[in-house]
Amino acid sequence: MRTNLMKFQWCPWCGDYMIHMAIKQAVQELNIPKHNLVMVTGIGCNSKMNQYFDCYWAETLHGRGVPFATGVKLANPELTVISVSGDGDTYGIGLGHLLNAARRDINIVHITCDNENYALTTGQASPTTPEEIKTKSTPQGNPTRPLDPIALLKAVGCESVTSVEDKDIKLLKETIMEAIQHQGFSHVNVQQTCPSWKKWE
Ligand SMILES: Cc1ncc(C[n+]2csc(CCOP(=O)(O)OP(=O)(O)O)c2C)c(N)n1
Ligand code: SF4
Ligand SMILES: [Mg+2]
Repeated sequence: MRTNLMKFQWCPWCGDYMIHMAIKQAVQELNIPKHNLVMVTGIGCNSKMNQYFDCYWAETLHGRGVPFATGVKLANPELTVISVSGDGDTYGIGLGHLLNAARRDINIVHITCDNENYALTTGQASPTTPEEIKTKSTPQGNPTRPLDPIALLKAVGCESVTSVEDKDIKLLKETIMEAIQHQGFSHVNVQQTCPSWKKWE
């Protein structure tokens, strides 16, 4: 973690703290040196994540972290490339990139911080918001079926895909370690706490 540069900017009790800690522990336990690690994010609350790691990193565009991470990996296959983005980013605007990277079996890890809403833009409905939930963009209740990212990734042949809660940091760390060690595309969906906007649980 870079203690000299950035203060955490997340709300108290945000699940992104746990996800950050789990990634950090996984990388440490696997002894990945910082010059071999690249963290790529999109845009969102979660995407501040890489600012708090002491490694190479890039904060890219909303929905475009996966193609950026793909390019990094193709340029230097020796690097460990971890891409992190939100549910709105990954499963909305970036869904095509996610599924095609999984189809190509690019050897990167993609972690989705799934708080079931567009948190940075103050809590609009996302592709994983449950039906009937009232949000800023769905004041009468969400009329749209949520998508199932695990089923979608399995449908395109992804062999390393799992969903895990942010609350169990040990399981989360172990899941991320397995994803890093998998030779091919890995997707970790993290069911993320967002006390500011996800108030339906
Ligand atoms: C192309 C584009 N469209 C829209 C936005 C505005 N925008 C910034 S963050 C965000 C929502 C992020 O939601 P999510 O990906 O779920 O991340 P979270 O904030 O919940 O962690 C949006 C819509 C943008 N930055 N770029
Ligand atoms: S709005 Fe939600 S996701 Fe964003 S920092 Fe606050 S708790 Fe975390
Ligand atoms: Mg979100």
